[in-house]
Amino acid sequence: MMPNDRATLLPPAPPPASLRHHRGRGPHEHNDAGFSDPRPLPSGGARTTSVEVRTNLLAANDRYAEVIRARLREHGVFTANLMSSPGAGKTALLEATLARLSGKLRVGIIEGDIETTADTDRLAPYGVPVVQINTGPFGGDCHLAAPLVAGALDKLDLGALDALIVENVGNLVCPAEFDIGEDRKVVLLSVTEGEDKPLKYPLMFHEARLALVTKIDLLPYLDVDLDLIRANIARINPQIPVFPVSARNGEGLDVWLDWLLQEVRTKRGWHTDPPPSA
Ligand SMILES: Nc1nc2c(ncn2[C@@H]2O[C@H](COP(=O)(O)OP(=O)(O)OP(=O)(O)O)[C@@H](O)[C@H]2O)c(=O)[nH]1
Ligand SMILES: [Mg+2]
Repeated sequence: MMPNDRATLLPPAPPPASLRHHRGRGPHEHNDAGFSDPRPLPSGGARTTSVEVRTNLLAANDRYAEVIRARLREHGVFTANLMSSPGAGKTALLEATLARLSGKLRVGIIEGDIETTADTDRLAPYGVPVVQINTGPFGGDCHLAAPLVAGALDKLDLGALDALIVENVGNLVCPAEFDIGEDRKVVLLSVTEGEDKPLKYPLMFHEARLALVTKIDLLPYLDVDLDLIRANIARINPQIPVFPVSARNGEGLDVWLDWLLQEVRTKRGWHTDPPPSA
């Protein structure tokens, strides 16, 4: 067991309302792919109507998420939801992960992007099932919503998987708002983004059960304090483990892979390593 694993099992306190974005009353509008109502709101009382629509949309999302969770539980598939700013290194981490897990774990991937299949194309050489979701045709949402993920699950043979990793749309705010039925939310923060990001974008770090500080091979070239990044993450969520990693030179990846394997073991009820057939 990793020293910090126990912390990942503890449910945190619900986030303060001030951390909420889509669930609050902010002006930022989304289409919420899969269940949006693109019609213009009626004039007069628009704010009240908007809040009601949003509340209903989020409730609908949560219902889909529960259905997803039940399907994943039925098949014993551990699911991680990778979230970060654009370019923090989610796909690079997946490439490094799949390269190391080959033959050890049966992994499926759901790729979320507004446009392009570029990330799916990058993962093709690893020979694992990958389903691409593009939110562009549904209004270009900056996050994956549960209805789209439910549709992607239909394209995967869940009985043939031990783990599912979802790469969410690159965004440090919105994806954290949407339950997609995952077991664990994992936030990635690259060392080039600055130490203050956990404090400026707290919801993501509050919701996550693991934080990966990525691209640490770049630390010698940057004026960045890794201890301060750790401390700022801890200010938002003292319970989550923080693993510094580099997909480029492999540093720290064993710790991430051990965490992943332990989560899969727990979900599948394995008491030792994966069965030889895996
Ligand atoms: N030096 C270094 N570069 C990295 C590392 N991980 C990713 N990169 C580079 O960072 C850039 C973005 O990486 P991606 O893996 O595409 O990032 P992403 O989070 O998947 O991006 P989106 O899917 O667009 O949100 C690429 O040029 C990668 O080569 C790393 O560990 N070290
Ligand atoms: Mg990517």
